[in-house]
Amino acid sequence: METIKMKLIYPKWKKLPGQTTFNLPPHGPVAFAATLPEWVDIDFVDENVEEINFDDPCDIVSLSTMLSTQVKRAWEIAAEYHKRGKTVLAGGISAMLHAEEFVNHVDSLFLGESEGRSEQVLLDWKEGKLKKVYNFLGKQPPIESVGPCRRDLYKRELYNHKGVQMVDLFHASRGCRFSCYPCAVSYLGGRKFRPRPIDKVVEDMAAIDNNRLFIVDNSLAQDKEWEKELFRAIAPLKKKWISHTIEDDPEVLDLAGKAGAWYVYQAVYDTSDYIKERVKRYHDNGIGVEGTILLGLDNQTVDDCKRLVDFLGEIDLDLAEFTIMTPFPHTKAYDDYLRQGRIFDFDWNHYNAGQVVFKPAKMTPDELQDVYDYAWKSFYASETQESKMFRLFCNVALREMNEGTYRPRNRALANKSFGKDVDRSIKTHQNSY
Ligand code: B12
Ligand code: SF4
Repeated sequence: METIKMKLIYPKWKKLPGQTTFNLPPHGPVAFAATLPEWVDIDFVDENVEEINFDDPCDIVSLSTMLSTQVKRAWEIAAEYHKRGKTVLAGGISAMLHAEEFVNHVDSLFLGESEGRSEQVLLDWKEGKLKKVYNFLGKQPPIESVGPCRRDLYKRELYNHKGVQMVDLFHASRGCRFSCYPCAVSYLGGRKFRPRPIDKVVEDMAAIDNNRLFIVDNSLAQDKEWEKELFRAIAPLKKKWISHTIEDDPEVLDLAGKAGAWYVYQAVYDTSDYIKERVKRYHDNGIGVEGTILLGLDNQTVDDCKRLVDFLGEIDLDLAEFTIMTPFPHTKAYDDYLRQGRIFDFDWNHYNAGQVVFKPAKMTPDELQDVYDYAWKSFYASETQESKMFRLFCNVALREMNEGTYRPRNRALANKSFGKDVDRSIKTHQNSY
C-alpha cells in the first residue's frame, strides 16, 4: 500500500489561572496512532507545546480532542486546513461529547474507540467513500485489542518541566461501572469495567522508557481481585505512578504502595471522619494524596464550601485541586440543569471547571466564583503549590534513588529552576509519611 502522510493534532487548551503550567504528553492521540496501519506516516503536533505549521505537506489531517475547552480551537484548526483543501477527520473524548456541533466542522467524525477500526476509515477515504460519521458509541472493541501506544511520536524534550521528568500516561483498564452525577465516563465507555489482561499490561508498562507513570484508569476501585493481581504483577517493574482512587481495602492499599503508587487523586466531598481516615490510610502505605474538591453542588451553601476548605487543613493533604461544578454535555448534571433552565453559558471555552456556567442552588454564581478563588488562596496560603509539588517530587525521587532508578531529565536546568541543588535537597528531605 502506498504510504500516506497524516498530520495528527492535539489542539491547545487553556490552563486554569491557579494551575501549574506543566504539560503532560497527551494519551488519546498516541493511542489512536497505534491503531493506524503501517502505511500511515504520522506527524504529531501537540499544540500545547508547539505551534502548528499549517503549510507542512500532508495528505490528510486528524484532530484528537479530550476536553470541552479544546473543541472551538479544533474547529478553527479544521477551518484553516479546509482553506488549504485538506480532508479533516476528528475523534477523541470531547469530539464524542460535542458530536452534534463537531460534525459541522469536519469531513468525518469518529465516535468511539479506534482499535481495529481506523484502517477501514482510511481505506474509505482513499476510495472517495469517507462517511460523515463513524459511530461506534456503545460498541467497545475487545479489550485485548488495546496495545502499546505510539509513544515514539512524542517530542520528549517538550515535556520537560523545569528539568524534572514528567509522567507518561498509561491504561491498565478502560470503562467504569459507576455513573456519578457530574461525570461523562459512563456515556463514553458504556458503564462497564474492562480490565486489560495483566500480562499485556506488564509487557506494555515494562517497555516504557520512563519510570514515572500516570495510570489514567477511571478508578482503581472496581475489582479487588484484579487490582491485587495487577499490583503484584507490576511491583517488580519498580515504576512510580499516580492514579485516581484506589480501593479502600487494607490488602489492596498495601500492595499498591509496594507496587509504586506515588500519589492518588482522591475526591474529598465532606468533612467526615471517614475522609480523614481514608487519607491517613493512603499515607500509612506511603501513598500521597491530592484532594479533588468539587464546589457548587446543589446541597452546598457558601458556608459549607468554606467549612470543607478549612477541613482540608486537618487532614494533611499533600495537594488540593478545586473545581467548580460544571455541567459537561452527556452527564446527568447537564440533563438536569438544562431541563431546569439553569445553564446560562454555552461557550465551551468556559467549560474548564474554573468558571461558573450555571445557576447554583444555594448561592449566586458570583458567590460560587468567589468561594472557588477563596479555596485556592486559602489552601495554598502557608505553602505554595509549587513547593508542595516539590515535596511530592522529593518523595518519589528518594524512593527512586534507593532503588537505583532515579534519572533526572536535565539536572542543570532543574537546579537553576528551583534555585537549589535538587539532588542534595532530595537526599536531605524528610519523607513525610
Ligand atoms: C487522563 C485524564 C485527564 C488528565 C489529562 C492528561 C493529558 N495531558 O492528557 C488530566 C489530569 C490533566 C485531566 C484534567 C481534567 N479533566 Co480529565 N480525564 C482524563 C481521563 C481519565 C482519561 C483520558 C484519556 O487519556 N483517555 C484514554 C484515551 C486513549 O482515550 P481517548 O482519548 O478516548 O482515545 C481513544 C478514542 O477516542 C480514539 N481517538 C482519539 N483521538 C482520535 C482521533 C481520531 C481522528 C480518531 C478517528 C479516533 C481518535 O482512539 C483512542 C483509542 O481508542 C478522562 C476520562 C476517560 N475515561 O476518558 C477524563 C476526562 C476527559 N476529564 C474530564 C475533566 C472534567 C477534567 C477536568 C476538567 C477536571 C479536573 N479538575 O480533574 C480537568 C481539566 C480542566 C483543566 N482546565 O485543568 C472529563 C471531560 C470534561 C470535558 N468535557 O471537558 C472526562 C471525560 C472525565 C469526566 N469526569 O467526565 N484529565
Ligand atoms: S470515572 Fe469516577 S467519577 Fe466517573 S463514574 Fe467512574 S467513579 Fe464516578
